[in-house]
Amino acid sequence: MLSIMRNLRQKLAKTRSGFIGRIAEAIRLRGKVDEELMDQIEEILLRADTGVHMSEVIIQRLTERIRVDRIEDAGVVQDVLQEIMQDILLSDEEEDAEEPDFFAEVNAKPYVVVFVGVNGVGKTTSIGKIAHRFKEMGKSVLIVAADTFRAAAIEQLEIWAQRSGAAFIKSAANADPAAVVYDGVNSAMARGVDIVLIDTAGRQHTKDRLMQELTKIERSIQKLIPDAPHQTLLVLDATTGQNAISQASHFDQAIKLSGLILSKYDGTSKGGIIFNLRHTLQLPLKLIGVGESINDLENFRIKDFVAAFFSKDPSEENHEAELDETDLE
Ligand SMILES: Nc1nc2c(ncn2[C@@H]2O[C@H](COP(=O)(O)OP(=O)(O)O)[C@@H](O)[C@H]2O)c(=O)[nH]1
Ligand SMILES: [Mg+2]
Repeated sequence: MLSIMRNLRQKLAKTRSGFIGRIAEAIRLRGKVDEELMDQIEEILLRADTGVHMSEVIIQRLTERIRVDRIEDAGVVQDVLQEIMQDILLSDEEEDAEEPDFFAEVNAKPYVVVFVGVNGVGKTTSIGKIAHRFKEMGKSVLIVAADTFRAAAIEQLEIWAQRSGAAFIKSAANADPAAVVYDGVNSAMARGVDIVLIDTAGRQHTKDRLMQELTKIERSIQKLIPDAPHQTLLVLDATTGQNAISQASHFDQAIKLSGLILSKYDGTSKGGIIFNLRHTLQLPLKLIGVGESINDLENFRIKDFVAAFFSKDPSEENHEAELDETDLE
């Protein structure tokens, strides 16, 4: 557990320094608690894509705490900010709830997951990482290449299938995606496959066509399994900020989404997007991508995440490294 935390901490190092690190720096340089400091923090929140509304909420709560607790020590401000941000991310039910685990949610066989999102957001990469995780759990996985718009997309997905040891179903480029999906799900049922991961195209000639295509894909799955897909996940790229939010509402109109994957959360200065998503969309953030390698995907667990995000003291990390070793004994 501790090593997962440390790992996440390292992966988030750049995101942290571009966001929380800037706030810490502003607090240190200002050295006192005043309106100017609040303005600076608000500006950093806005630049990190926290969104106008969320940034205001955070600053209001911070100002209130400073007033009520009579906080004069700038050093305390960051701790209070951490508490406020965690409160915002955690709804009351989640406060005591068990930590969510996407990989433990599987409750059907085959368990069918559709991935949607615009080009380049990280759909194919996320599928590869997820296939790998399920394979490690001993599940059989079939990846279906329904992004038939570009031959290169099919090849790239096939490489991820090989890497993760998943089975793979494809068709010729430009074949009907809904037909490929039908064949894929059909063969998964015949072969007793546990998990089916379906990649879709992020682009079509027009937006309407893309949306029609997604509807068709959904229908061809339901011909075989009426209550599938069991998950329809929208992949969003953390580095695109506000744009990610508008993509989400477009896709949400075309196909019923069950959750989000936020990719590229490593190395973005737009870390505030998490708060913005939380406020704007009614969809749970299930997984975050934190790099390009096969293991760079984590369940989004708010407490772990906030702790990893706010860790500021390198000596604390050393301390935890020691704890890790004792853990192993
Ligand atoms: N740093 C980083 N890069 C990522 C992550 N996920 C995907 N990428 C990169 O983003 C690019 C587009 O990913 P791809 O999976 O092809 O996107 P798709 O078009 O939606 O299928 C590739 O270069 C990936 O290596 C991530 O979590 N972190
Ligand atoms: Mg792709």
